[in-house]
Amino acid sequence: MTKKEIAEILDGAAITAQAVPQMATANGVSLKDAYDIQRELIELRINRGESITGYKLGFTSKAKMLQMGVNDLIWGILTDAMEVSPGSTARLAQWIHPRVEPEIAFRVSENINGEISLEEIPHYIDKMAVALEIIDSRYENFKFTLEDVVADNCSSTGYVLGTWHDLNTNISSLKIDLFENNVLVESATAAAILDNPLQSVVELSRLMFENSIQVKKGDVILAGAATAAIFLKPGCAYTTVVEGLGTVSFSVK
Ligand code: OOG
Ligand code: MG
Repeated sequence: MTKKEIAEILDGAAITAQAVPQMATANGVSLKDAYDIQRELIELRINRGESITGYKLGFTSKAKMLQMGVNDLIWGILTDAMEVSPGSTARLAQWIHPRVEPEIAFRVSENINGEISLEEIPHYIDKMAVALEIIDSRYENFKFTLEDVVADNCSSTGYVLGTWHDLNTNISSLKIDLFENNVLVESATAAAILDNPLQSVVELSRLMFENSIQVKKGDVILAGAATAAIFLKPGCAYTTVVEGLGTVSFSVK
């Protein structure tokens, strides 16, 4: 299969909410090929009228690496079609086997054209928010290799953003909780994300520079989940609370 064919299969799987087998190993897909496929996948979305709203990092915490059996940092692309309104109710049937995870989001206030340091972050990021990410692997049984998950745009499916707060650069000790119908299901501190979630912005700036992608003013960056993800269940409400950043929720039917 060509890279384009793999991108079309993954795009079709997302549209029809039908899982497909893994394809990377059988087709000799390298990590670089996988990011090419991811780009093709995004081009298909852009051709349908979607626009890029930001980027996400994946496997930035031990909890996520252990859950999914992948140990490398990955990145994916977010589009406007993935935005889910806070407080809204989403239809479970539009997805294959969706999971949700708690996230911290950052808002870019200045174009990022190179690798930035932790100290430089306040020049490029002005706001932060509590967020939920909905991930839905297009592969059967939510199982994949590193190359497969990258080709599948790192399972990106949806994101729900809370209210923007001014950037606080001292956030590692903040508590992050995920609730299903008011029952606490996952909990961590922000330090679970690369020891400091701001390090995700540093890593993304490096990766984007290496790949000649400009992160633009207004883009959203998801730092990566601090905890394992949980499967969505019909009729349930999901809420993330981050100490000092408030809360955001959505429900599924
Ligand atoms: C891949 C996406 C990982 C995160 O926050 O670590 C991710 C997956 O788990 O399917 O979004
Ligand atoms: Mg995530």
